[in-house]
Amino acid sequence: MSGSRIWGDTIVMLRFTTAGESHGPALVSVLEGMPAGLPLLADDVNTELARRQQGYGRGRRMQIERDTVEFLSGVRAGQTIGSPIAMLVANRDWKNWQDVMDPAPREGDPDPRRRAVTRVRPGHADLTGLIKYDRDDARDILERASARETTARVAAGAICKRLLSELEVSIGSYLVHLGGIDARPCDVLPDDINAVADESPLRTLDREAEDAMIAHIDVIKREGNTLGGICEVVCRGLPVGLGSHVSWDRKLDGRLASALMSIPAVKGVEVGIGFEAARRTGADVHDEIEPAPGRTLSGNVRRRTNRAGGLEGGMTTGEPLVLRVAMKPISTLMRPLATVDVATGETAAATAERSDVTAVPAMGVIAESMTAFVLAQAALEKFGGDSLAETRRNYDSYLSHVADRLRH
Ligand code: EPS
Repeated sequence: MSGSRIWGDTIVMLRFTTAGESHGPALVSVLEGMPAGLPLLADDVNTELARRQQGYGRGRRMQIERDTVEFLSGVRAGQTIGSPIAMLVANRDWKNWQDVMDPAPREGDPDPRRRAVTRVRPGHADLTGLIKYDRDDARDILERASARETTARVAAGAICKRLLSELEVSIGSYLVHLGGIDARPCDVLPDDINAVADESPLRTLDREAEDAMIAHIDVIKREGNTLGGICEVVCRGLPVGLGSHVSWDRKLDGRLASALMSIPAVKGVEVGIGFEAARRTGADVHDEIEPAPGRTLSGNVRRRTNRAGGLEGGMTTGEPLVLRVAMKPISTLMRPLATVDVATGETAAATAERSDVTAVPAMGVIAESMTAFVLAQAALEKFGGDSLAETRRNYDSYLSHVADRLRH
């Protein structure tokens, strides 16, 4: 249990933290608890960072940044070595903001610096953060309460995905709703969801809906407004029994919901059919079980349906994990909403900073990353291992035990 940490009352083997302001010099991500011996290249992370930068409806900032990671520690000769993995992603836009963000005092301080924000945006952390942290310039809040921070999450999530891939677990996502427009539900999802979704500028699998969504984004952009939406995350290859029913803070659905709700602008998470389950009777909700010899991951059974989304009692069932994540519209509107100028106490129009019309396609990639982190954490809790080989041995031993269950 060396390197373990307490979360709630639970011992956790894996944790990560991020640092960095949106227009500061760089973003930093530190992931601690990865076993040694995991093959890892900067490109494994860079591929995921590039996926997060895609998406129709993003603003000019995404044309400035080309996110790539530098490993500062924890990786040697293309493999993890068991120590904390520190990663740095430089902000290219920093050169345009040095005077605004300079950590050192400058002439003129403490007068407001260039680009001070006092006309706080409704729906953003600006006002609440400014009062709580006793600041005069909301830039001290918004620079951190920025979607830019999610770059560092995706960096950590990419490594978690890399670990999960060694256990034959895959995670994909796609957009199912944008600003009032539903994508048609898929009868059968592609084997490689991301390979198909990443071809779409909105990461949706419904090309007809995509056209309508793009047209809608263009209209909303002209109106100076913004849009939210919903992404579905699907994770395949998970064995039965990650998470636990025994205590509130070990239930995997709770831990996943917490991680996903922490993504900026996310307002709701559903597992399986989610809120719809409350409207149906039990017979139309619960997934009937039947024998399925050879279906090792779920213990030689299958569910006839997967309305539970792969979780029962806070544990994985061996069926695909299905999560839906809802994001509200971005709170920076180019046609600003009414607010109070905290410098004068007068009514004013909120600050209209350069921003995105929507970032829902990127949110799907971030949701994959947060899901990967929670699942990697749960896998390491269950199987342990200071080296990848040890984790894999423990996993194989568990799988061979599960393969022997319910064999009649
Ligand atoms: C953001 C505003 C925009 C977005 C940014 C999040 O940046 P800027 O203020 O520089 O125009 O592009 O998202 C990112 C930089 C990113 O990497 O996702 C905001 O206000 O939260």
